[in-house]
Amino acid sequence: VKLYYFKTMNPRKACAAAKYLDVPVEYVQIRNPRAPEHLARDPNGRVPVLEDGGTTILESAAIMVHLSMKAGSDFWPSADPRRQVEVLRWISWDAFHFAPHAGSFYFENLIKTQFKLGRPDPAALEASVAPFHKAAKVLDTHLANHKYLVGDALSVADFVVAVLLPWAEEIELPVAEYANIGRWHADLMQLDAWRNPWPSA
Ligand SMILES: N[C@@H](CCC(=O)N[C@@H](CS)C(=O)NCC(=O)O)C(=O)O
Repeated sequence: VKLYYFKTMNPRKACAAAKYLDVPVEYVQIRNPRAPEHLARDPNGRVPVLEDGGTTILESAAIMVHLSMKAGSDFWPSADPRRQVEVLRWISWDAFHFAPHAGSFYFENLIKTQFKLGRPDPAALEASVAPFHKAAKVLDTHLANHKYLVGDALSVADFVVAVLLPWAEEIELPVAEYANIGRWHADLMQLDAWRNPWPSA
């Protein structure tokens, strides 16, 4: 199993999942996802990409589900359709309501500097503030009486939705006022795989 990555948010989910699930993986850190050899793996020119035998899996959430099934773990609840629906609910919610706005802080305050794409755009940041808080309130309220996002057991959904929280301070994500999100992320930080997801080599 080969996992192509670099050290940014979406590969972080896949690397953390591989480590958490203890799946033996050959990690391949790439430099340029738009290089022809990588475009042959993923026409989107993105990471993470997983190759398992003859199969190529794209998209961080799909990679995590594949790794979970391979490990026989209920991190993806294969045997529980109702929990599967709830995991999908949070993955979809993240893609449309949370990650785009949290991601704006990540892109403007970190990625732009890291990849020399110019300075943070205050208007782009400002545009994400209200929708970020709207979504963060939904998440915080849910976490007031759930240990994890789904069924009080850790799942793929937690690694998807939480992915930017390890960078919260650095990217000035306005999340400090949400006590339940803070408690949830502190719990995730107890996991070695979440705290320290990157391969050492
Ligand atoms: N929806 C995809 C997004 C993948 C993605 O956007 N990856 C970023 C790194 S976090 C990337 O490869 N960016 C390279 C580029 O845009 O050139 C997933 O979840 O895997």
